[in-house]
Amino acid sequence: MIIPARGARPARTAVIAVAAALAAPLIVAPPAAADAPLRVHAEARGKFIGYAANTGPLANEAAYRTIAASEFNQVTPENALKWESTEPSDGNYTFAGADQVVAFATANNQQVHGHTLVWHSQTPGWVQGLSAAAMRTAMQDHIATVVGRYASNPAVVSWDVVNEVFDDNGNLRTSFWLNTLGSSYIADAFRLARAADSNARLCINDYNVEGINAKSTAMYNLVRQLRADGVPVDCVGFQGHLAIQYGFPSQVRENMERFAALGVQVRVTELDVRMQTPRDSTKDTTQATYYRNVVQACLAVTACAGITIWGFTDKYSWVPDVFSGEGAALLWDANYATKPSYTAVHDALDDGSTPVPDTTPPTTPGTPVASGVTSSGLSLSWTASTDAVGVAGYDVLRAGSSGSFAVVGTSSSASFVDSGLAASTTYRYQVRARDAAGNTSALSPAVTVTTTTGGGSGPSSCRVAYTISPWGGTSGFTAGVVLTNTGASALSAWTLAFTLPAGQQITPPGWSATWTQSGQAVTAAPLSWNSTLAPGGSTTIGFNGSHTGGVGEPTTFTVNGASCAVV
Ligand code: 9MR
Repeated sequence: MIIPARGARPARTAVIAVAAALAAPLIVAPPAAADAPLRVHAEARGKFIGYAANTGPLANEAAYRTIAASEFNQVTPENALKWESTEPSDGNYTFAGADQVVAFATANNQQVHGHTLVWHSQTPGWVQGLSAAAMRTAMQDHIATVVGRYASNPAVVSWDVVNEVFDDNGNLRTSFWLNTLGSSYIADAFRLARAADSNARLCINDYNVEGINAKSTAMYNLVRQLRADGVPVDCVGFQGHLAIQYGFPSQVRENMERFAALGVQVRVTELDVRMQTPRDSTKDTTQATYYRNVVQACLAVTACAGITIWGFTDKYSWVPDVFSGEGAALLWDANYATKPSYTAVHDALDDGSTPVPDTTPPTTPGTPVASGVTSSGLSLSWTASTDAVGVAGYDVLRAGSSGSFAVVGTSSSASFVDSGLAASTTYRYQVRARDAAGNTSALSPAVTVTTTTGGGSGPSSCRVAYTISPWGGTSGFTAGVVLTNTGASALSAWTLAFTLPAGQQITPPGWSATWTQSGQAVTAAPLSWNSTLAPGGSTTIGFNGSHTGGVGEPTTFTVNGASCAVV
């Protein structure tokens, strides 16, 4: 028998005798404070506590489903959103596993983190062997399709856009992505993800970056540079695959804090603590200490959103398959009994002041205010709600000039960008706030907005920096355009126009704009997220193309018909 590390609190034995109730969404009964599930304590601290979902037992194993539903308020599909699962052959998408996890999460009021879009592993062979041009196109299509599928689903709030792009020495990993596309694939992936969902939180994720070391410093430098370049990196994930025989990483809290100072959210994304099997009470105690340390580090850093455990039962863990003779890495044993590490996580989250589950909703948000209205999109902002524990996010609801409202998206802040609207059409919007426990506020009053007829507005002051990068030995090239509003007022609904030199042809679709080519005349129209450029603001857009010999650059550019300076 395994002796729990701490005597004061009896180890909780999973309550699994409710199989009959499992077809319906599980309701977590308000428990006494000391016995409350992990999620109740995490919600009281304004954090998420999550698990990686294995779609097999999630479909049909009662004990697994009970714990998954009752203990966690966040979930990451362990494998169901990886490229080999979602697009096993070119253009053939399957979302059965991912949809299953999202449905279970929705039924149990859990937020979903998408893992992962661009990774060197679990990506089918057909991608790995593509030419640079075809690989770029595949990446564009994959991100647009996978992120786009869940963009308006309120449960899916964040993505690992790129995963494990570093080697342990801090060099970029020499993956097929890097070898074929060069390091710009990272920035491109983030821009594409933002284009597919302007409101999701976009993360970079890696292992062996929990403490301060060469690899985490390389990641820090990359995130700083990407953000300085305007690349939409919102979040950094520290996987947290730890092993008691290798020691606890140094300066975990300090590492989180230095990333937080860059303005990103941080999170622990794949926590497990393996050991050489068999377990004994000494190893269990050490493991519990590791878990406690990680939870305490996250609690100490405001920008740390929460912790995802990579599974929860030793019955289903990647560890024994990969590390021979190691395992027992999770919070429940293979028979669904809690281990000392469960108690450690629970007690670290429970600061003793958690009386009962949070049942108080946030205050009602202010009436949304629309700005940057174009023929196809607009921005909304509103006075933020307050909450006794913390506002976790907002639901945005839309209706036509008559008819009922439906949720069109979520936002973690008091603003939202809507897109894909029809020109000259009236819409109404309301918002409501949510807290981490799932309480929702009353709906705000509605705002009524009519989209423009198109054509755009704004100053004639603009600047264009155009770069063309030929691909060695082929007829391909990549063109990047930085468009800057040098005027004194906002530039909205811009259309950039220029003439490509003879023999150059855009390979659709391009990125961060809607590109069209007629003859050699090219226009770029903005997407929802970059349709308004504040004074001094800029956006980076681009496309791949082919040429018949010349890689000259266009010489004149106009925005909404007015000439731009060229640098
Ligand atoms: O847990 C995942 C396992 O089921 C898969 O077989 C494996 C394939 O590489 O990926 C595991 O999850 C990994 C995650 O996606 C990225 N970080 C490391 C995780 C453990 O290998």
